[in-house]
Amino acid sequence: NDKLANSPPGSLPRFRESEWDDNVGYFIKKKLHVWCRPRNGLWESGQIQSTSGEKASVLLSDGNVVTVPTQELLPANPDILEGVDDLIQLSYLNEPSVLHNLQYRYSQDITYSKAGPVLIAVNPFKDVQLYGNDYVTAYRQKLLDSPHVYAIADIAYNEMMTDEINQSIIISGESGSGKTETAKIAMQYLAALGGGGGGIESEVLQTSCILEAFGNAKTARNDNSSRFGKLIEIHFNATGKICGAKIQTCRLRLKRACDYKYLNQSDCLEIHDVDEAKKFHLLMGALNTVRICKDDQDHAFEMLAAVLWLGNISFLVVDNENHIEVVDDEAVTNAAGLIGCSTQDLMRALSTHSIQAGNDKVAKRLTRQQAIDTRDSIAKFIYASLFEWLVEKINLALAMGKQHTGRSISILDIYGFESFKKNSFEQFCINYANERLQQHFNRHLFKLEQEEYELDGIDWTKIDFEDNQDCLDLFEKKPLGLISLLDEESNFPKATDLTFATKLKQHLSANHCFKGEHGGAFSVRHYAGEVVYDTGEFLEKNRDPLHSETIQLLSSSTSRLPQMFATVLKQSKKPANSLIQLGMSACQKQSVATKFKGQLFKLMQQLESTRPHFIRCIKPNSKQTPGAFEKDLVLEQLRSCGVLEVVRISRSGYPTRMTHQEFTRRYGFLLPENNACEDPLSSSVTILQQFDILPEMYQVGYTKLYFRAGQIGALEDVRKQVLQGTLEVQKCFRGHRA
Ligand code: AOV
Ligand code: MG
Repeated sequence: NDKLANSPPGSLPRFRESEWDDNVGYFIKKKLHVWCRPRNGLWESGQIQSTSGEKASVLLSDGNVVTVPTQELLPANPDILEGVDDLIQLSYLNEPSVLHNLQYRYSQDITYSKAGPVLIAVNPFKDVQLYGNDYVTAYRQKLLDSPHVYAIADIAYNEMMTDEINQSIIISGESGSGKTETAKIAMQYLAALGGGGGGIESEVLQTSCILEAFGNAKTARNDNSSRFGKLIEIHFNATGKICGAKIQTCRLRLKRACDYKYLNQSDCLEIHDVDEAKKFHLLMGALNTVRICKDDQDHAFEMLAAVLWLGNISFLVVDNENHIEVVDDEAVTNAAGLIGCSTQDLMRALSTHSIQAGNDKVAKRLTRQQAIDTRDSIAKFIYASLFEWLVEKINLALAMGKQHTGRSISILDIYGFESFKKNSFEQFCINYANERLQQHFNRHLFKLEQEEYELDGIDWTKIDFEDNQDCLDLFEKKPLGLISLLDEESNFPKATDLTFATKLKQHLSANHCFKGEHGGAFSVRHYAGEVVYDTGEFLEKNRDPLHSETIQLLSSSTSRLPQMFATVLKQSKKPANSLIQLGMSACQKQSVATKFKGQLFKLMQQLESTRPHFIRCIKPNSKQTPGAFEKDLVLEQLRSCGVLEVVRISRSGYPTRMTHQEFTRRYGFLLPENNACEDPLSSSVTILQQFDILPEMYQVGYTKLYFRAGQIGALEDVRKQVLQGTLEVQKCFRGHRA
């Protein structure tokens, strides 16, 4: 039971290779610091008092002593590693240790940490004294080197300048975790560095204000939630000054109905602490900055008004089949006026659709639900077009008269992996996107690891890592992949969610990432965990029918609308190639999923040509308040944003790294005097040999030592025992040294 008993006194325990995992019994011995879960499943730290058989009694920090099975213990890190900057520095990389480290830092308002090359940003939900000119200068001049968004932006900027390679900063995390704020902080730093380019940097910064005003909404999870993903590409000239920018948005995130229940229906009209008038003033200023003229500003607000009036249009059921007529009131008149069509045309578009019967078109009355859907889809369409138009205008202003030298830093602010009780088509798309990003991330991470090992001259035998290619294949393969099958079924008039689910089971069960579930559900094994999707509404959401009548109505409008939305309308007006679709003449467009896949590929292509830097934002509690750190919630996110995966990957290599200088400074005193060496590298090697550390547990690089997980913890133990006088120096080595 106590493996130490088999080792010579004072020597370090010998491990077999299979025992690198933290959760093994080798460390079980008196006085050891451990994590255990004696009560309600929460990890608590303690110290082993005694062991007997498979049980250990542990003294908890509150003074209680508990008896727990040794199998359930995990080693805690030595005190010197308390609150380290980089999780990878931890000797033991188990979950409670990782969580504890982040919480310890968070409690001291240190909101940034690293996990290897990844920056972890825990949302403070309050102003922390970490930003502003003094900090920018400090990071620029390398007076500060603690983890920070500034540090990441600084690296990106330097690498862009010296290596002439485009860079990207990829920010992900769940809703309300701080992605958009983090993106702004990165932009501030880059604007400060690349300022002096004739004010363009302030234009770039102002764009956030406009995009947020039109593209954000208050949701249950975030008072200022972005309803779109965005990629901001900042261009620099040869001297490193900002010379332009480009914004791409993907509304990848399909709008949830609740965001569009027009304002008066939601109970969140006012946001505590936010001064609407002041914000509006800022917005007008920003619109002027990006040179959107007064006329266009007016038109934009007219379109907003049209959307709101559309929301007020109501219907009257006229027969017992639930068919409706539009109520002729000020809502429909005003909406029509703003859109620039006659009230009659709008009423017709909202209450009927024409279907092809032989050579004729026949108008068919809509049911109440169909009418509501049509009304909402027009409103959504106008709103989305307005947003796209704004982005176009902003890009025009940002690029005006500036030539692009080809150097850029792109900042991607994208929604993270989602797993709810009920997951639908939206989660399906979002998680698919994250799966792609994860692959990008894994590949990059491994390349970096390999480079570091090779540079330091150590033997790199390729460490296998779990690729997520199988899961991507599950989504993307043609013709038998989730997306292809979904499209096929969406085009099949008689298909239902259930036939779709059956089809998936029939064709995909061979892929180990797929599992058919009961009642029209299926599950996918994602890198971040298994998610069960409910096929309900998948087909409808994938079709996203915007009727040709609607397009026609909007294109023939006499207002500025067709002019403003020319590009969007043209895209939507592709000729119908299947005449009767689902009994409705919807214009034949790409399905939502396929369009999404296309956007994603384009985005990935763009990212592939840059050197990436990753920031993972973490939301510490669901109440959006400062101070609270809910461990389960954080753990869940660490898992889903791939941080634990980074940790796992690192564990499989040589996670602990110390320069030869650091190592000899700390452990050199344990060497007998006559063994002292001149250079740090030889000293390190002597110490390692003296301590009898197995050769497969470490590698010696030109500048650093690389250890397998847990090795430093063991060395620390011996060091401590010697310092406390419980172990004689001579005895830490095996007999032959005497
Ligand atoms: P998100 O972009 O990740 O959510 P935000 O960036 O909008 O999240 O952040 C949510 C809120 O957290 C902000 O409005 C701030 O109040 C607070 N916050 C975030 N970062 C910081 C920081 N560094 N310092 C202080 N407060 C911060 V969504 O767009 O919903 O996915 O779709
Ligand atoms: Mg956001």
